Amino acid sequence: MNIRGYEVTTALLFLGHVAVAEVCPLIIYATDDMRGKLPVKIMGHNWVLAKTTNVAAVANAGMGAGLANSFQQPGDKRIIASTKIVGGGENAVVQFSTARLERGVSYSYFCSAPGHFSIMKGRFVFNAAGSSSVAQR
Ligand SMILES: [Cu+2]
Repeated sequence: MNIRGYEVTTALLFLGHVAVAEVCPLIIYATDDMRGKLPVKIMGHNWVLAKTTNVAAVANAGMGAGLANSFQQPGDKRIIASTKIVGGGENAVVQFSTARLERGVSYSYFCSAPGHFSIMKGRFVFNAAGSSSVAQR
């Protein structure tokens, strides 16, 4: 999987007036179709969101957790959101609360399969409703 093909589109659906919406549903659509044919045991991938400062530690802890845990240490509070690990032709959906996200904090999404996080990663920008900031690629 090429990380450049890992397009992430976010859609914010606001409930009520923006000024009072402290928690909004956030739906992420990853349009990478896992076009490869390799099964999950050979070349699986997932999507994990954490603070950028925690990426290496979360990925390293996930290695020990193994495939059965989608390479994520069970109960790891540093993981903000994640999918299960999927193989070629499979897909996954993630929905999570933005309550833990803070404006101005650096977040990254990455694949926690062993050795993948060093290249399969991207920046995740959280802009609170009404922010004048615009996410840059
Ligand atoms: Cu991967």
